[in-house]
Amino acid sequence: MTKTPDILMPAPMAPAVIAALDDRFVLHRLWEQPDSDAYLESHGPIIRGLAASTLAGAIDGALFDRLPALEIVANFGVGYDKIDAAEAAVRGIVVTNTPGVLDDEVADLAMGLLLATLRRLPQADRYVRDGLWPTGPFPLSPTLRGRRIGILGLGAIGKAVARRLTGFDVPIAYHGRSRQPDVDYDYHATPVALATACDVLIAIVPGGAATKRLVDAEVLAALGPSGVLINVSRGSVVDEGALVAALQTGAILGAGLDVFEDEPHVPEALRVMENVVLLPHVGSASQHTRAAMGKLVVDNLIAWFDDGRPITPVTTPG
Ligand code: NAP
Ligand code: 8YV
Repeated sequence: MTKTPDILMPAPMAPAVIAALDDRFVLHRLWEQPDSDAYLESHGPIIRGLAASTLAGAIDGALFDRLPALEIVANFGVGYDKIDAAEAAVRGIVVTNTPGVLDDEVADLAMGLLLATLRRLPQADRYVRDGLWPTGPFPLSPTLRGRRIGILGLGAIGKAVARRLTGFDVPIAYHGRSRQPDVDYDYHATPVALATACDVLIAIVPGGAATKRLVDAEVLAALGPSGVLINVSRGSVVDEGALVAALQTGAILGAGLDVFEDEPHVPEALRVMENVVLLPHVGSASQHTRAAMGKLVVDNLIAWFDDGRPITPVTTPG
C-alpha cells in the first residue's frame, strides 16, 4: 500500500501511536530534525495532517501559515486549549480531541486527589518512610464527612466525578454557564456563589480565555478557611498567586492540584507547603487510558483521510 498523506508530529508521542501512524502515513518527526524551522520551510507545504500532544507547543495561525495544505489537527487529549480552534475553523481545518475514553480515569484520579488532600495520605506515607511512627501517632486529619462538594464544570468528567461522589454520601452542587435541565444537583449561577455554598471546590472546566482565572481570590475567600480546592482542569483556571496567598494565610485549608499555570514548573511556594498535594498532570496517565487516547488520535486521522468523517471533531472553538 502506498503510504499517504504526510502527517506532522511536532513532539514525541507514545511508541504505539508513532508505530500506527508510521504504518499508514508518511510521518514527519519534527522533534528529530536538527533545524525544525528549516524542516517546516521545506516540508510544510506537503503536510496534510498533524498529530498534537501537550508538548507540541502552540498550534496556531503562525503554524497554520507554514502548513498551507493542512486539513486536520488530531489532538492527544480532550482539552484543546493549546490549539487555536477558532482560527482552524476559519481556515477549514478540522480539529479532533479524545473525549469519552478518559472520563472515568480522570474522575478516579480526582477522587484519589480529594481523599489524599483531605486525609493527608502522602504526608502520612512520608511519616512512615521517615521512621516517625515510633515517635507517636500521625496527627489527625481533616475529613470528607459533612462536607458539601461544588463541581465547577459539570461536563463529561464532572458528571463522572459526581457519580463517584454519590457513593460517598455528600451533597453535590455545580456551576456552569447554564443550568442543566436534566440534572438534580443544586445549580449556582456564579463560581463565587458555588464556592460560598460548598466546602470542597472541584475544578474541571476547559482551559482557555473564557475560564482564565475563574478561580480567583474572591472565589477562594468564598470557599473559606475550612475549604479545599481540587484542580484537575487546567492551571490557567486558577489564579496561582491568589491560591498561594490563600493557602499561606489560611484563607482556605488546603488544595490538591494536578495542573499548574506553567507546567512542568511548580512554584517553590507550593512545593514547600504541607497543606497541598501536588501531582504532575496525571489525570489520564494510566497505560490503559493513554493507549485508548492514542488509538483515538490515530483513528481520527484514518477516518478523515479514508472517508472525510473524523470520529470526534471538536464542536466549539477552544
Ligand atoms: P466537557 O464535557 O466539555 O465539560 C466542560 C464543562 O465545563 C461543561 O459542563 C461546561 O458547562 C463547563 N464550562 C465550559 N466553559 C465554562 C465557563 N466559561 N464557565 C463555567 N463553566 C464552563 O469537558 P470534559 O471532557 O469534562 O473536560 C473538561 C476539561 O478537563 C478539559 O477541557 C481539560 O482541560 C481537563 N482535563 C484535565 C485532565 C487532567 O489530566 N488533569 C484530563 C482530561 C481533561 P457549560 O457549557 O454549561 O458552561
Ligand atoms: C492529558 C489532559 O494529560 O485530556 C486532557 O485534556 O489534560 C490529559 O488527558 C494531556 O492532554 C496529554 O498530555
